[in-house]
Amino acid sequence: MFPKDHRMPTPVFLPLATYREFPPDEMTVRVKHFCSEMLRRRTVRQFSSRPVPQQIIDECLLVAGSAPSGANLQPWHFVVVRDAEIKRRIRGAAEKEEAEFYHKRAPAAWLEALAALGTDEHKPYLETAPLLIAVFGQSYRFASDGEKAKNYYVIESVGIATGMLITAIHMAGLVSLTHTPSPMGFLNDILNRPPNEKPFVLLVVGYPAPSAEVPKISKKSLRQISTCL
Ligand code: IYR
Repeated sequence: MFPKDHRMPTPVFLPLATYREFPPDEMTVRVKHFCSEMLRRRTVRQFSSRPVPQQIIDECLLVAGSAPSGANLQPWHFVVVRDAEIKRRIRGAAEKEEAEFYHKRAPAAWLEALAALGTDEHKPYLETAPLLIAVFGQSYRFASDGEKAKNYYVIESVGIATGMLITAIHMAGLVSLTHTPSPMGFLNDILNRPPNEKPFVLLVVGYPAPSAEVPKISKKSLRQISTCL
């Protein structure tokens, strides 16, 4: 129950002015076009150092920030890293964790599942790419009275926002790598983020190297990923 003096905010509603309906034929064309754009997306591990204007990244971040979230608490923070020295420190810390992972911590079955990707502990792209986006989830927040307050469905919310960010980066004409060095606690130290923020993923963003190659892998079919009842 709420404390006696607790005042529940009154919800305010507005007309749904932003919705656009399209005739079914047009819907089909639109979604097919979007689908073919998205099926071109590949995770890339060889980056060019070619610079990327911040204006493009800002738009991508606005897309991520438009994601639905638990109680609309928007429990995310995005740190864009372009500074060469900070990227160097991130690479150093990530490669240290990755060396542990590949040579000590990873069970054989995990290494086997990863084999098709051809990954190892060397992460030169963390320095080569023009920018990294560290995505943080805010496991709790500070309410207006300064008290610690809960966030809800943080993983789901930040996962959705990250998916939308990856989509926006692709649709802008850039490539990304979803990198998850584990553990990622070093990102709080290097990027000076508070303890209520937990690193969720580190996105490497930029143009592909002209010689970039991607593993020969495929996506599951519609039948494999869905059921219609
Ligand atoms: N984080 C390591 C290992 C890795 C794990 C999974 I699951 C991947 O899909 C890819 C890599 C690395 O970045 O190499």
